[in-house]
Amino acid sequence: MSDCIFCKIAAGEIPSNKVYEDETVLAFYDLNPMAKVHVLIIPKEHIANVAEIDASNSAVVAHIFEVIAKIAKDLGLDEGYRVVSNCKEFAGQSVYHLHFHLLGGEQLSMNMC
Ligand code: DGP
Repeated sequence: MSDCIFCKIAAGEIPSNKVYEDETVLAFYDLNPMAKVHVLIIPKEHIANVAEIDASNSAVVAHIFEVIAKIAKDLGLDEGYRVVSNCKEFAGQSVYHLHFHLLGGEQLSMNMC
């Protein structure tokens, strides 16, 4: 999508601090980290959010979770981490391109909402 900031990051039109990249997935550090380690993992194809996942695009979502496990290992998040995806307004989604927050590197709050 031409006006989507994460599509532009995926296309290399906007720079990002990359952690991982392959043909279908990109991971990069969040601009406003909420934990010592805060990485965003996105599909390169535009999917608005979790509500838009269906049989036509779920393979990349499964792949994203494999990538998350690899990144967590590579970054040494052996003591644990959290994976979050905000979906729509009530959850505070600010960028409407599917992304998973990988948070770790310290003890995280138990507050889930
Ligand atoms: P959410 O609120 O769940 O939609 O999270 C969007 C996240 O994206 C937020 O934590 C800040 C991050 N973000 C927004 N714009 C940029 C950007 O241009 N670069 C990077 N690295 N992160 C961004």
